[in-house]
Amino acid sequence: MNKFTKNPTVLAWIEDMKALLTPDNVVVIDGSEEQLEALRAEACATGEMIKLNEEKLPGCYYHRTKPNDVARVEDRTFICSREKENAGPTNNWCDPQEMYAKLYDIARGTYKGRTMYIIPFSMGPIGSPLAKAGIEVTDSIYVVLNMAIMTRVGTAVLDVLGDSNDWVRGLHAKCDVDPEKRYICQFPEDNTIISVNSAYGGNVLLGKKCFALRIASYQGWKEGWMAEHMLILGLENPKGEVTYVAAAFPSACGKTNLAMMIPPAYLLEKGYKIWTVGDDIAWMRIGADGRLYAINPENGFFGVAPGTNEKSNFNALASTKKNTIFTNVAINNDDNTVWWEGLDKNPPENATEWKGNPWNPSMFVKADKTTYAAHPNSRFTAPAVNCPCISPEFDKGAGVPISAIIFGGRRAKCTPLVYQSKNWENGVFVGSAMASETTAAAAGAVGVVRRDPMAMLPFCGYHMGDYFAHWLEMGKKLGDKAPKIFNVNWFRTDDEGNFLWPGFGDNMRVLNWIVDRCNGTADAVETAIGYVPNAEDIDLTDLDFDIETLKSILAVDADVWAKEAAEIEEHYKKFGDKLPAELRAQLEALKAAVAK
Ligand code: OXD
Ligand code: MN
Repeated sequence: MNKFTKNPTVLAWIEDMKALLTPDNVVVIDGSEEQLEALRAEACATGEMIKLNEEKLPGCYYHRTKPNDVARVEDRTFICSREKENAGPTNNWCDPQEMYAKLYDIARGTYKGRTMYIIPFSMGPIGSPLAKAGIEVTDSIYVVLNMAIMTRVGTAVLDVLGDSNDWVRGLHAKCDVDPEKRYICQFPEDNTIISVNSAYGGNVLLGKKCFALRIASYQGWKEGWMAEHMLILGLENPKGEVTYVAAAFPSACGKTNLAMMIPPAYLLEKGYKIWTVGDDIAWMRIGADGRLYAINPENGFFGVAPGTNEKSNFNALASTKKNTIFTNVAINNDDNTVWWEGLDKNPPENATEWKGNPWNPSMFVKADKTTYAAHPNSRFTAPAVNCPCISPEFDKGAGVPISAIIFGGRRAKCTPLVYQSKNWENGVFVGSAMASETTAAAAGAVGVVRRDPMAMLPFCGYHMGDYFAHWLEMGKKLGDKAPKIFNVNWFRTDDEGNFLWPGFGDNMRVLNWIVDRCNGTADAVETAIGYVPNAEDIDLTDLDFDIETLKSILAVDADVWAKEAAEIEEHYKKFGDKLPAELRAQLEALKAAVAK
């Protein structure tokens, strides 16, 4: 290994890692296509990856993880702040010294006979004032190749870093992929992440949830900016003006679909268009003009494959057609391509399922997920530049000015299709009480309300009470330049449980109202929870949807909201003294407004 940087903090840490892990070889990822191509060839030679049909899926590869290693493991994810109090009631905590000792014991010597790959990476365009650097060491080529899609990798990152100590250390060691010894640990005060005994994306692509959310949310708190679990999109109107919004949803609410949505034909013809800036994470800072600017710190999409098809998300599917890594989907052996449940209605007759066994459609039993060809959490890792609607601003370091922040969840009865919060403080209250009902897709009871403040429950790297206070503080700094805060709910049902709103592209009709509110050109009715549109202000042209049904899903029922307020009060108890007084006051105001 040549000296690849003069940065003393980087060199010292690498020496520590070498001493701990004892690799046979060390390779620095320089960012060149040549080096990545050689690694792809090596991974195919060892069977770690399979090259897919070059004509149909050029530059695409396939990988399987162990069946015990297919998802993020929240129960084995820790925030190791020095004080337990600082991890707060919503995170697992362990004393950092104790955890370092335990993890070093697990990782010690495990790179023996293997290669240590050193990946310098940037979250955000290299050199952007909103970007941050990290270095991940790993013993997995799969991790290197995924990181090379999901982030900007290479020694150029170190040139920009110079001698600074402001970079995140990431250690990944595959070890034996033993679930009993699997840990995903963040040490926010040390800018350090350690992940052992997993090889599944969300646990080992350390730039994503570990850095860009858990560590970065802590950094944002300390440094006065925000790291949020939000998509970023630009909505272009027929005049060519683009309004940017950021939106947070718990899982299974269609976040990726919204980020890449195609408007209905009627609006497309008029000249409306959606531009995708990001599908999962937003880093936001106050710019020189006092507005909030967002970048997507990632460079690719790590999307859930099942259910992705031409209709549900044309742009996501198009993004996977080249230079993509597929993990735990099924292989169609007839043409060496991929397949997953919900891709199309033609499951391959001669397939290999995600665990590596022969599979054909007669083996499929809908109620039994173990018979599926693709794992329900199988993924594609696709370069963002592949996306047909990627925003021209995506790769620019300045970020995009955010006019609206949208929260959302899956609520059958309670929350209206859309409403605007009364002001920033009230909007923070809305985000802090965010909730979604469990679906049949997840294990456990259906219809149980799970509170997931700002969709950050598994991703906030510090005490959530402090996190709410930070949001309130940002609002004070932004003043009248603050984005307007909205809440949407695409999932209102009738008494038989049928969805009432068509969703997908028709959500554009709701986004248009949101943008018009930001521009001061749409009306609203003030209710106990905020501003709700007049049914006439949602454009239903060309949609077979009657206005009475629209009125019913815009309705705010005082009894339902009185019950909701009681549940929020219960939810707030966990935050104890750290719950900001402003949010308590917001809750009291809601209770008073819905009391009979
Ligand atoms: C994701 C998640 O994979 O939020 O993006 O779980
Ligand atoms: Mn996510």
